[in-house]
Amino acid sequence: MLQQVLQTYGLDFSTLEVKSFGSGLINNTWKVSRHDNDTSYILQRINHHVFKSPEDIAHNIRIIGSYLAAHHPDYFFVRTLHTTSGADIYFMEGEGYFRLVPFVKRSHTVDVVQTPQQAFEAAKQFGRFTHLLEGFPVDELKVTIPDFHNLSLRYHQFLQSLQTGNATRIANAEKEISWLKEHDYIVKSFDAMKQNPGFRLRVTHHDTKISNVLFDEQDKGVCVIDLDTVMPGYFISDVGDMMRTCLSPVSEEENDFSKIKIREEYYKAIVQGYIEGMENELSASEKNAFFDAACYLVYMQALRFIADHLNNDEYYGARYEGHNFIRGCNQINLLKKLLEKEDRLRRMM
Ligand code: GN1
Ligand code: MG
Repeated sequence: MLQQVLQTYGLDFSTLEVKSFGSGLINNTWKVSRHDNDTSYILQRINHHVFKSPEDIAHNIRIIGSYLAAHHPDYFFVRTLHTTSGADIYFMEGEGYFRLVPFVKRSHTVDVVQTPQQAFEAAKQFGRFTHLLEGFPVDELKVTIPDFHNLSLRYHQFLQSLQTGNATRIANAEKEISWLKEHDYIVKSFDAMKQNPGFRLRVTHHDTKISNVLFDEQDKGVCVIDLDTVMPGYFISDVGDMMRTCLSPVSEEENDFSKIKIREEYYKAIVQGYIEGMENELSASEKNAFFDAACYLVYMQALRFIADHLNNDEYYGARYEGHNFIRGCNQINLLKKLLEKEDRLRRMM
């Protein structure tokens, strides 16, 4: 299969080494390297059960790329490579949709954030990306996953899973389900945020884990990558998911919840980096909502993991029995620790 895909891009499979790459839950990713020189590529298969119209992703990347080239030619934008017949997305019957991008030389990604400085750089890149697209016509973007970060809908889907999900799992998750229900005021706060004219719809990334930022050899941020979920959105999505994935020294996969902690220096780095990247574009209401952003996204991910567990892991899949339950409990614990620090963090601006 991969041989045929790579041929479509004019690459000779016999000269290539192909290795599985990264740790995303949705798409498949490979690093493709040439033996004969130091050129490498990143090949991805887009999960079209999740992204119902992969062509829309290609459309978004195309129009964003053109806009940045015209208005911010200095921005380093990773362009999608074309097949020999000139397409920027390739559909293979029975196998799905593929995309190829160059692996940028002298750049690297970071899987697990190691220093507040890296978190600062990453937050700055996500802020800068949105800022540079300030004049971009947001409505021209296709919505690649409708309601992706709509917390009310995620809550509704969670309630739905209590009606139609696996009865044994529902009974065994009683404690966690009650905790999530008791915290539904977070949904109300999110709905109020959307009604508040101080919060603007902008071009946001919606998948701001640190591995979606390219760094240079001096560990300075270069640009953001993986634009599948770039859509009209609120800044809380990008800041919130950065906090969700950077504040704790352990990831959503950790099952020893005592290791989950909120590192204040990372919180501060994300706030400062994002504000610097946005160059004062945030309104006063938005600047006051950094803590809320973290709560929205951690709560949303807890709902999504627990609902998926109750729905027999149909979305995320599971590598072991109860995998999504552990992930969901991990996020509940992260939210608890976050809420304990609310006063301190809100003051940290
Ligand atoms: C998925 O595939 P990945 O890891 O980039 C998910 C995110 C979740 C994340 C949790 C399209 O992202 O929203 O936050 O898993 N992406 C989609 O690990 O659902
Ligand atoms: Mg992704």
